[in-house]
Amino acid sequence: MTNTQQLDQAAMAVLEKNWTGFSTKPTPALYPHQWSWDSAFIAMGYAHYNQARAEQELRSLFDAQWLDGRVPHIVFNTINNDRPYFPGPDFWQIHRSPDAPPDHQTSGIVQPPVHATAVLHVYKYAQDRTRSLAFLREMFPKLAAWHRWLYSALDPLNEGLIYIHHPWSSGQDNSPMWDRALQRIELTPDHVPEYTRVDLTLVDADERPTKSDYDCYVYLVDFMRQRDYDEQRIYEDGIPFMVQDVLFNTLLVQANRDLALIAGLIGEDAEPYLSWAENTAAAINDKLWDPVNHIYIDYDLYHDEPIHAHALAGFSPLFARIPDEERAYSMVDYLNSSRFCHIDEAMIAAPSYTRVGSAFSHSRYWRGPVWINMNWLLWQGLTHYDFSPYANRLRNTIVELPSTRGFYEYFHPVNGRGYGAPDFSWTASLLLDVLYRSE
Ligand code: 2M8
Repeated sequence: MTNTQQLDQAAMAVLEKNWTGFSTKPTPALYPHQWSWDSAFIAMGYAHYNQARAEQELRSLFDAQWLDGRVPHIVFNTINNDRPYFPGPDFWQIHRSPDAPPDHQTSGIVQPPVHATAVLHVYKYAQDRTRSLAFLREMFPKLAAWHRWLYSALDPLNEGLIYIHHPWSSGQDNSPMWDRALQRIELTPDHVPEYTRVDLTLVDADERPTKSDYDCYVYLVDFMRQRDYDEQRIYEDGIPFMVQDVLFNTLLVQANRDLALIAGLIGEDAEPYLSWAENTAAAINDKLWDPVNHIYIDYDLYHDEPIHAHALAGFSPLFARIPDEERAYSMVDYLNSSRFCHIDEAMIAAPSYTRVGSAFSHSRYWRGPVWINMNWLLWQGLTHYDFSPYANRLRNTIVELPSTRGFYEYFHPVNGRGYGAPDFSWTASLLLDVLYRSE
C-alpha cells in the first residue's frame, strides 16, 4: 500500500468514527453535534467516495433549517449523543422564536454560507449523475431561502454586505479581529448569566478562548434570546457586536455564483443569484479593501469604523475571484512576506493571523495557528490567479500536517505541533478532497 493510500484510509477512518448515522461530528468529544460550515467542508470530502453520505450530511443540516430560511450554526444531536456541550439547547432556548424548526434543537445564529458551494461540489464529483441532479433539485429551494434570509435579515442598510452579531458566526471565534469590539462591551456581573464551560475539561486553556471572551459570547446569546431571535429587534436594540466580515461575505459571493450554476443545471432562473454575487463582490471591493496594506479588512458596523486587524481571512476574496489582478498581486506580496509567511521561510504556511500583530499566538485557536480549511480556500484562490508556487505550498501543508502530526483541529505554524481536538473531521475531509483532485 502506498503512503497516499494509507493516508486516504486514515482520513476516511476519522470521518467514519465521527459519523452518527445521519451527520458527522467535527470531533467526538469537544464538538459532539453537527456544525453548519463543518458539514459543508465534510461533504466535500465524502463527495469523492460516498455520494450518499455527502448528500445525507447536507440534507441533515437543512432538515433543521428554520421556517424563515436561516440555517443554524449547530444542530444538536438529541438522538444518540451522551457528551456534554456548552451552550446546549437549554441555553439557546430557540423555541422562543416562532420561526424555530418544530422538530429540531439548534442554536439561533448562523455560520459562513459555504453550502451551495458544497452542494455543487457533490454534484460535480458524483458517481451517480441522475441521482445527483435530483439532489440539486431537492436542495435548490432550501439554498435559495437561506441566501434570501441572509440578505433580508442581516443587511439592514441594504449595502450588499451581511453583518454578523456573534463571533461564533464568523467561524473564527476568538480571532484578534474581534478583540477591540468585545473589549468595548461594558459587562457588569448581572449581564452574564451563569454558565459552565465544558471545552476546558477537554483542551488546554491556552489553546482556547479566554474567560472574558466567553463572558461576551454568553452575553450576546442572552441578548438575542431575550429578543426571541427576531433580527429586526436585535438590530434596532443595538446588539453591541455588529461586524461585516470579509470571509463570511466572500463565501456568500462564491455560494451565490454556485447557486446560479445549480439553477442553470435544473432549468431555474439564475439571474437573482448572479446579481446578489455581483452586488456583494462590489461592496467587498468598495468597503472592505485596505489600500494601504493590500488586504481586505472587516468593518465594525456598531462603531462605524474599519477593523484594523490582519487575519489570513483577509486574503480569502481570492477564492471568489473578487480582487482584480493588480490587487491580487499586491495581496500576494503581503502574504508572501515575514508578516505572514515568506515562501522561502522554514515555517508552515500560513498562520491564521499576522505574526507581527501583538495579539498573535502560536497555539491559541484562531489567533495564529494554521487551519486546514483556511489553507484549502487560499490554495484555490491563489490557483485562480496563477500563483502556483504559493498555492502548492498551501496544498502541501494540507497533506503533510495530518500525515506527520495527525488529524488535529489546528497546528503550530513553526513546529507543526497539533492543537485543539484530535480526529478533526474537516482536516480529514479536505485532505481527501486534495488527494482525489490531484489524481
Ligand atoms: C469552533 O466553534 C465552536 C462554537 O461554534 C466552539 O468553539 O465551541 C470554531 O472553530 C468553528 O469554526 C467550528 O465550526 C466549530 C466546530 O468545529 O468549532
